[in-house]
Parts: sequence; C-alpha cells; structure tokens
Amino acid sequence: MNRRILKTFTANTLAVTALVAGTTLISPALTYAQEAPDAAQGEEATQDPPIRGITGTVTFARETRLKKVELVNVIVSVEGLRLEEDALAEALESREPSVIDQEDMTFVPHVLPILIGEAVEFNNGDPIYHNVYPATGEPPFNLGMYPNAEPQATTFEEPAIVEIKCAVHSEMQAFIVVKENPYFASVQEDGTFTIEGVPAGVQQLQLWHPETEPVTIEVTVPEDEAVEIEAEIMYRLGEGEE
Ligand SMILES: [Cu+2]
Repeated sequence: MNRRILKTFTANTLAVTALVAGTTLISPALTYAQEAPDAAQGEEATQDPPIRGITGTVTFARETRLKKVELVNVIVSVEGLRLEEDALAEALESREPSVIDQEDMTFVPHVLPILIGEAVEFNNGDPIYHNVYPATGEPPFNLGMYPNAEPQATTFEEPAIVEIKCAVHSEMQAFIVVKENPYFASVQEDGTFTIEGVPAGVQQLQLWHPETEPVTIEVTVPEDEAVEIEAEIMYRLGEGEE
C-alpha cells in the first residue's frame, strides 16, 4: 500500500460497517463519513498521479486466534461487471501466474482469487503424495496423486467459488474464487486493500471470507480518484469460541 496515496484520499472517506453473525445477516449498518477536503493533502495529490478505484481497510468485528479466520482470506471484489472479450484478454495478460502450493499438508494460500480464463498451478512441495480435486465436482478435474513433482495446472472458465480438497488428507482445504472482472483483491495482513481501475460510477463491492456470509456494499467511484472505505465483517464462531 502506498501510504501517500492512502493519505491523499482520506479527504473522501466512506465508512462502512457490515456485520454478519452466524449464518444470519444482521442488516448491514452503513455510515457515510464525508470529510472536508484538506488543503495540504490537496497539494500532495497533484504530485502523486491519482488512481481511480476503491481502497480501504477491512477489520473483523471481533478477535480470533483461528488461523483460517485471517484478514488475508478476505476477498474484496466489484460484482456485476462482465468484461467484453478484448478487455478480458487484456486483463488476463496483465495477471501474474496464480499458484497454490502444498506445504506441510496445507494449501497455500487458503483463499486465491483469480480471473475467469486463468490457470492455477498446483505445486506439491511436500515429499509425500497429495491430490487436488474440487469438493463440488465442478469444474471436473482431478489431479491424481503426485509427490514432490512437476506442478500441474488447471484452468477455471466460469465465475464460481471452488472448494479445493486433497483426497489423501481430508483436512486440506482451499478456495479458488473465480471472478468475471479483474476488479478484486485479497486483503493484506494489515487489513488494507486497493482495487485499481474500477470504472467510475455506482459499483457493488462484495466482501467475502470462507467463514462469513458475503456482504455487498454500494460504493460510488469518482472519475479521477479513489474512494476509500472502511468495512467491518463478522465471521462465524468456531469451536471453543464465544
Ligand atoms: Cu494431501
């Protein structure tokens, strides 16, 4: 996160609270905080070329020590925007290769967002046999059994949340979140995220985490700068948690 850019856009802040408890959605409480523009920050903005898009911070409404309930497993995405074929091909070209490693009997990362048409490489770094298959059977693939060997790849063509499992180790689980446009991001460890290039206008921003119900927030993206949001999400309680 470029701190200067973040600071530049605190003048245009949209604060959002979205609460989810258990499987029941408590109606998301939305608060909009529009701060007065700051002259000094305005000057800074002329030095940094502004990005258009959505930036912000996500926090959990309560603390947890459960490893899988981490902010890095939150996906923030703009929903309802399907790209033309050319624009999609261009977006695919600018994507970095997507990889899920199998390390110490764990899929890493636990949650991976990708763009439709993108391939994911599965890389077994353990000296034991692992397997990769989708728990729902879709898309149909099964990478068989393979130890510490050549990585295998599979391509995802439809928007979906694909739960990935290993037939050898039932506790191994990952989620590939296949999006129909490139306007998505994983949240960083510190809760921040940036989605660049989002078309201006009213957009539907979704917050998703495997342990929450998805929450959708309406966000207005300006023509030539970023809108900054703050969002709070609540995960489902795990065993032994209060
Ligand atoms: Cu395994």
